[in-house]
Amino acid sequence: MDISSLKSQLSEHGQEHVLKFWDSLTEAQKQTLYKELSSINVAQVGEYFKNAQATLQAASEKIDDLLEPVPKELCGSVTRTSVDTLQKYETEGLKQISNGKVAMLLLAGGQGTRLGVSYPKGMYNVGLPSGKTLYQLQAERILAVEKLAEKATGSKGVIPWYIMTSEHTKEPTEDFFSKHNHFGLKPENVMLFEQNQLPALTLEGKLILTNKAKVALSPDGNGGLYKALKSSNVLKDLEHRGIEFIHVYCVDNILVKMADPVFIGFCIQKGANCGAKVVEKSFPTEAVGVVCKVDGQYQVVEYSEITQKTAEKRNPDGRLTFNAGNICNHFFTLDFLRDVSLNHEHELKHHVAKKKIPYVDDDGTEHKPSKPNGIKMEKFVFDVFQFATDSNFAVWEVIREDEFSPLKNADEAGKDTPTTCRTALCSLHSRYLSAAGAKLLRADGSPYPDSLSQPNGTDGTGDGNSPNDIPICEISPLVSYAGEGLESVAKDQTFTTPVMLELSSDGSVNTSQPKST
Ligand code: UD2
Repeated sequence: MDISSLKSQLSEHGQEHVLKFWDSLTEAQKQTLYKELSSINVAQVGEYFKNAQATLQAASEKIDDLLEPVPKELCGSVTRTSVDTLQKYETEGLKQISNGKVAMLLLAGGQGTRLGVSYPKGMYNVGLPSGKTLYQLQAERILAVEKLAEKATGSKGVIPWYIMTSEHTKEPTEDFFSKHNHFGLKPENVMLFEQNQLPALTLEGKLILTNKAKVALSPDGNGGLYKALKSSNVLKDLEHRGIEFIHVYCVDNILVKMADPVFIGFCIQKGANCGAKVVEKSFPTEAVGVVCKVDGQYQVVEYSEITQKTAEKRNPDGRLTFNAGNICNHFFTLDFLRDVSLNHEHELKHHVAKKKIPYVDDDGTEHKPSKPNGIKMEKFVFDVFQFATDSNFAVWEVIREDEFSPLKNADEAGKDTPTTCRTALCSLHSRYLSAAGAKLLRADGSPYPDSLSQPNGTDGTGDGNSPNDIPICEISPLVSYAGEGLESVAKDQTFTTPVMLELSSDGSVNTSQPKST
């Protein structure tokens, strides 16, 4: 440990206060703090702080005049595309999967503070009949779409799965996958890598000690991806495997379509190297970012960055003008990711949020503040949209009830909770069964209302039906990826709920509580 050199570096940038308890620390604490401080580039953090101040200032200015919707010719929608064209997109996507050209990349470095669990969100079980966690559902959907691609083309391709973790999530995620035999995937095709961390700062730009021997550090945002792709050799691995297309997504959407062949096929046929999957924003004040153009560049704009008047603007057909709700589900070509990571990562600005950051005072007493006392700086994954152009950007709109139900909060919050996720999945799966010709009955033998077969609720709970009245129905991804191939088990059958369709070891479909008509 060269403590005098570290001390002089810190002093040069006005950060020497983080060593104020040094003499009272144990040898082990000294080692840890030394390692932590040595990993921080204090000069660079000073620069980031200057930029952060400008960002905070700009945040209060509205950007309405600079806003334009994404041009129509770059957009596609699952509801406004013919069945033939949808099939063409799907065929293209499945072909690329079979050829081994598609990879999945999961952003899983978040701390899941809102959900309030101490382990990674992907390990969460929302209470489905199978008890499957988000990670298991995602792994099985990879297996399912690989199988679909093989069936369509005759050749089997592998979809490697890259998982970005952070200091907090890496070890438990690794252990979880090992313990569960990678849910049937080959371990060499599941690659975990770690994103970087950045220190939190006081409102005056000083590093914060959370206790006498620990600096407040947190992951550098899901846009930390672009730095990590380079530093952890993921780019090289993608190249080595011959991957051309990468589907990036966030961990918490229980309905996520892994390596969605339709989305991938759409982006490829549009000639896009950067694409976003969106859902139609339901109402002007809904707290989702919208994909749009700002001052000629593609971007995701938060509701708070525009006035209510702009958020309420509607097209002649009555739809909101800025309606492309971001669901953190992106398509990139490897060429685009490589260019951004190697040449533009430093141009991505940090987003700044005021936060309550636990700290230790001069007397060594630890505090949990009740008001924001500092800032955290994060890069966002979608900020690379600015490097796309009219000729290579694409936006694909999907049906919310079919594809988007995120797990953000504990049940008390009422929105984006384990209950809403469970309900959204059961509702979708019961619609799959109905579409395949099955009839669902309540445990007392009474039928469910017809409205349950329509995906027209806005919160995944069906058409005004209470979550308690949604059939408890779960179809394993190993049985069906997105509702296909169910006729042989469902047509003219009656199922009393709860019902669960699983794949048996002999390849047949095992249905719990089925009742033939
Ligand atoms: C994200 C999107 C938002 C919307 C919403 C839909 C971003 C920045 N915002 O908002 O526009 O689409 O999702 O659900 O994408 N993560 C990391 N490292 C970090 C921080 C987060 O990997 O340092 C991961 C996190 O584990 C999660 C994803 O990024 O899988 C999104 O993070 P979040 O849940 O904090 O983002 P949220 O809900 O604010």
